[in-house]
Amino acid sequence: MPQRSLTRRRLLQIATAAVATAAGLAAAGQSAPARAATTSPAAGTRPNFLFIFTDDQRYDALGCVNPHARTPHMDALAARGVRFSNAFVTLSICSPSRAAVLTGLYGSANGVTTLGTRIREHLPTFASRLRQAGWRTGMAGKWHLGNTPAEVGFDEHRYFTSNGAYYNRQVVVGGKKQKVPGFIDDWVADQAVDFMTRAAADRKPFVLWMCTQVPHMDHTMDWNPRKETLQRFDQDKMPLPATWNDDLAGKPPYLKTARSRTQAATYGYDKPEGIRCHWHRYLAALSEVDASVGRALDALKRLGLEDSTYVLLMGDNGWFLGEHGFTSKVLPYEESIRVPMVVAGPGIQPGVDDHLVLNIDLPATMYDWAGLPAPPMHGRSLRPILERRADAAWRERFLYESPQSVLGACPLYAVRDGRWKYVRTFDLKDRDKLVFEELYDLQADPHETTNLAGRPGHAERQKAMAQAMRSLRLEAAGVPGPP
Ligand SMILES: [Ca+2]
Repeated sequence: MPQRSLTRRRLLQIATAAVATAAGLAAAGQSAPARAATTSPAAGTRPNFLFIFTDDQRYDALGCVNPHARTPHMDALAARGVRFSNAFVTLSICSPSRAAVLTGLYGSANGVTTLGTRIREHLPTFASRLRQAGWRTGMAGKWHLGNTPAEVGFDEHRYFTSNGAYYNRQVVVGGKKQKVPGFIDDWVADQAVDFMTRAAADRKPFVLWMCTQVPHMDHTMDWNPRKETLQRFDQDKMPLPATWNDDLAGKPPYLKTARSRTQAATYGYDKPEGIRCHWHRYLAALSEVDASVGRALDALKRLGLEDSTYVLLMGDNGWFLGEHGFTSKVLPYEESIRVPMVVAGPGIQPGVDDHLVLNIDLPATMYDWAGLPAPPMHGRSLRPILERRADAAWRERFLYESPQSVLGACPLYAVRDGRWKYVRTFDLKDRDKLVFEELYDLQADPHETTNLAGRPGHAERQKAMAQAMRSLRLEAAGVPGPP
């Protein structure tokens, strides 16, 4: 490992330890290594990367963790890789999460904290960095940034922009617009298979970013699975969240009339049937995108690339399906900020890991496997965890940030560790004006129903979390300097 990375990692450890000591925070629980250390590809080889980025797939939208979901292909990937059970995004909405995984940086540093804006000029991305080092770089599927795919380093890009129809979608191939008659994520899978087939024939290492449309709603603000797919699920047996009729006591008052609630009202979330209807349609649509993902994974195997390719799968953000009476995302509660994440590939022993990992960790992980020095980033390589290194020090808490109003949410920040979550909400129009604080004990109160901020016995914890937030905000606001 390059000395530079070691030095930077050590500095981060020291900084994290200092913050923890000063704040008087107890260390979060970390999982014990499940298996012995494993081997990775031989030094000098250049692995491929297939990075599957699904849209609005919440953490429990996987068959292997949720008996209502049917995702056999993603489950098979999880069975041959490591599934991270505590994976989160730094800002729960499409464009910011895309910029975060491309750069390994918080939105405050990479410039993307709302929809459709541009990554700051000259920041390296995993595409530009791997391209520079000789990888063939491709993206297929949903694009949702102000920059073009070419501008951030993709050699090949076949894409559609933002959200839209599941069928007859307009796409851009070779700079030309055309309509795709079939299911859009089948088209995405076709492009992924074509890219990997050509890369395999050329014996050139590649990174492919496969970005699906589904399970995001379509342009009509509904899911649009096929009738026969819907028939495979029983709406009456769909789950009803424990907090579906939350009165929002203890939460910022504006939430009662915020978009996540008003939009939910139009969906009929004041009644269990309205919520169950959406679970039904969401999980049916999810099963269709799973089949598309399966086509790409089958091609990887058929092409003989499984032993030389790391597969990374994650959702770009979570999604409320009736929790607290909400729909949508951005807000800092678990169903919004938590995502599925699976990493599989050569030498990775299967298992489930509960470290606090983030979307910004994926580029650092790819650079580590590629043997490339990493540019300054907030994210960290997952490799020590994946290789079950006993000395793998890891973050004990992380910052969630939404520094400007997005989808009707006020500017807000949260710090979450293995047990506690602390949230600060700011004025809708004055992002420096603190208007509300929340503190949740996720161990005793996993549904985040009881705000402990200001309650007797929690003043020290609240103060310590606020102090940690100040430090983490300073880190997130800038690109880390050279070591
Ligand atoms: Ca999304």
